[in-house]
Amino acid sequence: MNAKVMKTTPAAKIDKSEFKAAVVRHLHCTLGTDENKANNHAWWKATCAAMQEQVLEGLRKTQKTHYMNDTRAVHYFSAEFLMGRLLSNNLQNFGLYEVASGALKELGVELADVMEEEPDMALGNGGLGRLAACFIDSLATMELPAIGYGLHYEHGLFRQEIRSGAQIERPDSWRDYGNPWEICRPESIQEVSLYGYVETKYGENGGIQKEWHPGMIVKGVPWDIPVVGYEGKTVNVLRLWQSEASGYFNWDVFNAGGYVDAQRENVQAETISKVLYPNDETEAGKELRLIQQYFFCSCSLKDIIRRYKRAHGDDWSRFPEQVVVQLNDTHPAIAIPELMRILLDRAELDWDTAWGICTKVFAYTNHTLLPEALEKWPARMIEKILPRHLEIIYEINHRFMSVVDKKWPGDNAVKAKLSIIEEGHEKMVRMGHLSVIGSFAVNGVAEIHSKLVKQNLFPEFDQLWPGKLTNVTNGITPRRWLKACNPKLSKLIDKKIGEDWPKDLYKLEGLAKLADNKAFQKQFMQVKQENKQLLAEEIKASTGIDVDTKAIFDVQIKRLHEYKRQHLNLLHIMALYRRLLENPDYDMHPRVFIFGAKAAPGYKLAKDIIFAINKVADKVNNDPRVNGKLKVVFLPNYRVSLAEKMIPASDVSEQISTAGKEASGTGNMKLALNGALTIGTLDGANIEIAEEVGDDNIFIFGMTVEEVDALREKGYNPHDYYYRDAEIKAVLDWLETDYFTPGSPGALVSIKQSLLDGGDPYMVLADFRAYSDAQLKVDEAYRDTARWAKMAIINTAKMGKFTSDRSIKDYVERIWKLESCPVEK
Ligand code: H53
Repeated sequence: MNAKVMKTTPAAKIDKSEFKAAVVRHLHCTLGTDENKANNHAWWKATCAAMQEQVLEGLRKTQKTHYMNDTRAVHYFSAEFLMGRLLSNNLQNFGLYEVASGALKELGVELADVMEEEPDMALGNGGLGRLAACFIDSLATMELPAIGYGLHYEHGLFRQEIRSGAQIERPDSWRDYGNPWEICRPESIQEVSLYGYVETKYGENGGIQKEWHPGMIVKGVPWDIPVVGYEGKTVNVLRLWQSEASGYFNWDVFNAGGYVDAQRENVQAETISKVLYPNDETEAGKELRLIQQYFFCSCSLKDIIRRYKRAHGDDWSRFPEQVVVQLNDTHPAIAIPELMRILLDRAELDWDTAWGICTKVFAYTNHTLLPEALEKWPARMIEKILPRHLEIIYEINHRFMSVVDKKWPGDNAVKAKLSIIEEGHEKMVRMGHLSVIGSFAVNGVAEIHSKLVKQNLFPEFDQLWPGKLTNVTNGITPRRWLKACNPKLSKLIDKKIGEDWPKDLYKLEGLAKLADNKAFQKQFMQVKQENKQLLAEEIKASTGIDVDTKAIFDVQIKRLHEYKRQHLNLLHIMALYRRLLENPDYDMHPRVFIFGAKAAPGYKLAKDIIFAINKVADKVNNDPRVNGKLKVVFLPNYRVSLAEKMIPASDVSEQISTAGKEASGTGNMKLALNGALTIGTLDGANIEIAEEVGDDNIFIFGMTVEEVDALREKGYNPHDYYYRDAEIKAVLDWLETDYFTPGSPGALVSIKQSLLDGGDPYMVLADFRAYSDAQLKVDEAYRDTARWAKMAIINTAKMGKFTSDRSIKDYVERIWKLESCPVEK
């Protein structure tokens, strides 16, 4: 097909001179400066403001269309949205990137430099938060009525600095100098109650009415971030709630002279949305965290109900037809008893009617099997903060227990297992159970993960409600993760197969037939080379390390966690280093191992691993004996905007979690889409990536889920591997010396300890040899340039399945039953 015919028309009708005029106007009238005085930050703000004019016009039309059509909509509840930067994304999606770049050029400014001024919106930790961001991009692109609901954290994920090899956390301030995208909506403020007690009232007809007398009321102020779909047709909204003092209670205190006490309440209220909890895959277990969850869920439900009532008044019967709420993990699970409370105590519906509505509204996505990540709250804590909700949870559980008793009469063991309440020295509320019971659909995030959810996590729920547990494999938006972040590859692809692929990623399949074409291979690898050059400059600027762009760029980017096994990568690097020292002629293609990872501030071993990577890097990078064959780079402050620079430049993608531990992974998809080859275990979405690209185009190694289970069952002893494999013993013993930490022997010993005395819970040693062998295959394949190019092209070509548009289509068809609603022009 002729690429010219396929060319997409930009949604916004604005040309270069108009855009230029808008930028200058904002420089003058919004920022109060001028072309001579403006620095890049001012240019960035003016460019955003010019763009925002188009965005807001799109938003207004979208909202009007959705209102006029009274559409059913999905409400994506998530404690995290890892949005990254928005300027480049919004320009691309509006088809205005070239227009803006040309306009700024005429003003003597480089768009690329201006874009670097934008702080990342890092309102999330990792995979789960970035997934939410990809999903809202796809929802807007597919013209689906949708709204994202979350928290307006004043401080997002901490900024990571590396000092003497160690991680230091610094506060993130993404909106210190104002954020040009967000719009405050004081007209939609909500109030949220906390603490207090419940009064039981007995009506004349014997009915019981419950009244919650809260001890504190806080205000939820909504901030809207427009979410621009590709081609700018639909502009949805991400609505984030900020907490403020309501001003009710403290006035009395204030007037009575208690200035400090009055202020204390303000501070307490404002603390709710102050910071993002920096844990990923670990339960936070803090009172403030529960309050955060409840705060945003309550505000969001009231916002939904307000909108529903505007169209349908007090007729609740159509509520489940109009509203579906997707719970992104259990973090928003408290929304289930909150909706029940509103329906029972405010709308005065009877239990069965209320429960009937609730269980048609909620759907829940499970993102992990790790026990430490499955949220449980002490019943006492819920009772203190949300006394009425605890009553409702008990009632939900009581009724559910009779359902269980019907299915498994008299079986107390199954009751104890399925109960929302975990009995023990402290009663705990299991939020996963509550989510499954209160939802009409539950999904895992990759085939294998969903299978394990059914088999291991919730088998009885699957028997009780066959069909309720399902799978929706994760995806990523190709607009950000190829078109915007890798313009060179995107243009090459446009030339070969046309410009439709960002909306229909299966079109990339058209590249497969070029995989053997020498000229195309050359062009494809030339793009990779140029991207590697750019990353090399970034590495030099941020770490001072020189890297050879002819070396293999081997990348592991993700949160630091033992199950993700960055230490397996590190042990292998140490083994390579040792081989090079023992044999200066050791034959390997030069390789640069590049890491990006933040560790949760309280996760000691994860921080020790970062320290060890940096200490090994110091030694290796300054050792002339490795002859330029080995470099190790730890890029500080891994975040969305850094990922956008690293991914296009990667040759090898490290996806080496212990089988059964990584629910899906999404970095694996981004890297493969950009032509990196995966070295990975049969875990999460790696399995589906392998199915798509074929076994010849991926380096799979290590134990399967079944083998991991069997070994654990048999009794895993890491010492067996330590004593049996001389290389493993040598590298672990090396960690105990002061070779990498001169003058401080034992500074890296905690890693060895966790792998031997600690029992190696993620079976690093058991997979080491298989990993090392797979790395030999990577080395061999890379030296065959034509073979590598072919493999890389096939990886890009076969990533169609992993667009988040496909994930959203699956959600729409299997769970949400939504219809798209094209916006009138
Ligand atoms: O969610 C991703 C998965 C990934 C999984 C991740 C995740 C978090 O980022 C945080 C908490 C949690 O329970 C799971 O680890 O495998 O790809 C999106 O589904």
